[in-house]
Amino acid sequence: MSLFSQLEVEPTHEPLADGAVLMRGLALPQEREFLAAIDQVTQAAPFRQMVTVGGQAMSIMGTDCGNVHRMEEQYTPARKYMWPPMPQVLREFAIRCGVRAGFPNFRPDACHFNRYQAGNKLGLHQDRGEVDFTQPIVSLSFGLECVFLFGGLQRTDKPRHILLEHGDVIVWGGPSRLAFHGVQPLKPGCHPTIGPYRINLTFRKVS
Ligand code: MD3
Ligand code: FE
Repeated sequence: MSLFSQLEVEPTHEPLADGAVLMRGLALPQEREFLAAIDQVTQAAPFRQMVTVGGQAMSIMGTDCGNVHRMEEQYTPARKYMWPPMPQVLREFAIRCGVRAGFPNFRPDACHFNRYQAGNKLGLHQDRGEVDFTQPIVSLSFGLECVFLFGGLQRTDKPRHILLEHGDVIVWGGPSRLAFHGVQPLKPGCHPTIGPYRINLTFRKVS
């Protein structure tokens, strides 16, 4: 990382709620390395259609690296290969994001990738499949912007709308770890490096 890029892209640190911190642009200085790592994973484990617990096809495409998520059998079609390893550059960055957000013990062993196209959305849900809810989730956004829905601990709590852009990072832990969340339908567009997509990476400890 050059000094210039560090000076040029000073990330913000916006507390969203107890345990949730938005750091806009934090991934930008290492964008090229991260995109190369994403390409490496998706060449080994291509994006595929996701299926919900209820057997419904989801609009977003997904893939993974690192350890196998305990909930995976419920969420994804059967597959014939192990996930590729988590690229070190991604894991180290996710750990540094945890440190910045006040979670120095975060040790992700899996990363789930979601890829959205125009019109794709993710309904309000909680992430409960991990083993240890004292470990936060770190999320990196690339490509097209989206409106992220950040609700409360009850499904009926009115969600806040948060615009997420290329390079933004959010860490969700502590009292926010089991918050309901989702993504509004993606607006069409074309990002200069990612194309007509939004790609979101979520780092987790799953085993
Ligand atoms: C807030 N992905 O894969 S990442 C998911 O943008 C998922 O693709 C969304 O929700 C996406 O499960 C959002 C951010 C995220 C992840 C976990 C959370 C937000 C969270 C857990 C608690 C609260
Ligand atoms: Fe989620």
